[in-house]
Amino acid sequence: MRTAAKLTSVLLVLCGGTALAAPPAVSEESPIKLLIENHRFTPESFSVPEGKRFRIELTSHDESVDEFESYDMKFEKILVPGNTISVFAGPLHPGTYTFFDDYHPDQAKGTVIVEKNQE
Ligand SMILES: [Cu+2]
Repeated sequence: MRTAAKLTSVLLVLCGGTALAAPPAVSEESPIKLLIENHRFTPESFSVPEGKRFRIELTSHDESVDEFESYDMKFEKILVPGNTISVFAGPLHPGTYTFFDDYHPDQAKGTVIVEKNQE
């Protein structure tokens, strides 16, 4: 009983904190995780729902610097070997959006499929 009451108050505090910040981003808490190795992305493609902001978390297993970039989704960030970076994208309309490693653009490229919401 006591524990339940405590949990409830903790949850209320957490929710209150979120409400005070910027509007909660749908997938910021559970990012899409990508890996780059030998200048290739894994996975090279993933799907997100339309109209939602999301976060991509990219970890480098490369041995040289990469630059994670997308014209379509408007991000650009340097990634050094062994590190992990996050970028935000969306909300987006349904369609296919591309991203790449600007230092190895011929090999390292991928797509985000933005899926239409079910009515
Ligand atoms: Cu690279």
